Amino acid sequence: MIDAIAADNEKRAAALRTDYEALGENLSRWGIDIDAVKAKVANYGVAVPSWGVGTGGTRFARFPGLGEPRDIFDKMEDCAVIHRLTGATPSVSLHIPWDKADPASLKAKAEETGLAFDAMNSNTFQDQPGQAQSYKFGSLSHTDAATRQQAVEHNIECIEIGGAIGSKALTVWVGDGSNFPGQTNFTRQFERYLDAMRKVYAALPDDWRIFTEHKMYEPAFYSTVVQDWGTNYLIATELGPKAFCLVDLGHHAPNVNIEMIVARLIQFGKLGGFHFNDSKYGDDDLDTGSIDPYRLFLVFNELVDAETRKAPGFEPAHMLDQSHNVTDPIESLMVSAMEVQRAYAQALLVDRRALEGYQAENDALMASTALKQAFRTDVEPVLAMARLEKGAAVNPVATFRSSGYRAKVSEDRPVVSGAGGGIV
Ligand SMILES: [Mn+2]
Repeated sequence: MIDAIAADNEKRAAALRTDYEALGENLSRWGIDIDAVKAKVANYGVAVPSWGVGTGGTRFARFPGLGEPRDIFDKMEDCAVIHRLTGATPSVSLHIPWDKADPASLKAKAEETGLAFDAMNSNTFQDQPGQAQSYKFGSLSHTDAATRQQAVEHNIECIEIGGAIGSKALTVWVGDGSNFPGQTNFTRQFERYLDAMRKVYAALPDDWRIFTEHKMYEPAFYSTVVQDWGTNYLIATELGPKAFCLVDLGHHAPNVNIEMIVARLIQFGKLGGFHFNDSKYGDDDLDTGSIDPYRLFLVFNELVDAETRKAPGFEPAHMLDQSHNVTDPIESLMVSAMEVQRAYAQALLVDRRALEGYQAENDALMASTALKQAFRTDVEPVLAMARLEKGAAVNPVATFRSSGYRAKVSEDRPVVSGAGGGIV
């Protein structure tokens, strides 16, 4: 891979330098130092979900790709390729029990691949072989105490595994809810959920955070226990200072103003982080920025605003959470990581002092134009130069395709049957 990067970069470096210089000159006229923007982009990383490197699927079918990872160690190999090519994904987020393995082996693999471990993810939305209690009717909010206890213990086990490999956070998403009006008592169900989550919270080490993820619908189609950001905020407030809200971009109704939700959570110190993806209709788990890059930019506009004014307790975690059905997962994850960086870079270009002035003067047109001016700037040379300087690929997808990596791993990894999800 290192040879492929060097060969492809050599072909592209001269043109990139010309483009970077031209953009730098353009930005300097706005009073922006391109090298400062590049330094921030270079330091910006987004975690890759271990499940993202396998082909996903829908509830209709899964069409397996070539050379899919067989276990967490193969997944980490693929994640390392993504980071080597983009320089943008320094960590991987594990899902338990899918990625359960000896912690010492996981740590050794992390050292070998140069990756760190991001938040741990628990799984109480499906039954595992030999499991005593079923999650068919819920987990942390189940009517049966033994089922809730099993779900609590599983989350505590995730914390323990995470502690052994250097993770510092647990993300909890539950599929609990109901499919029919009247099926559950909303109040009792939420009380049971909170009671169970308090037990999980009590097991958190001092330097850990717990993230709860809201989702409007699915797999429960009438109601979900953690339905929306308001419920999520209640949970984080009820649990305590180590609890924060996680915003998955796909978990909202179409047209919801997600950037405003982000602003509210920042204002009240409860923004835990993100699961980046994109959607057209529901929780489509499409590639980040593939449908509505302007919305992604507007989210980052709020994040840069908070970063600039040093909002108290502002330390969001960033992770991709996508399901790849028709593309090579490595390529999709690379492009998505770069889209996140692109939105960040564009948001850094917003003239905040001017914007504040337009807002004070109620000049709606110029305020909107100030955002648009940043958004329509092609920051690709900034991103590509950051990659070149850290030894990553100027053009990660082209380099990946020329490296022959997928063909090589296909020889070792047999095609996995069409069963099984990959949808979270
Ligand atoms: Mn998610």
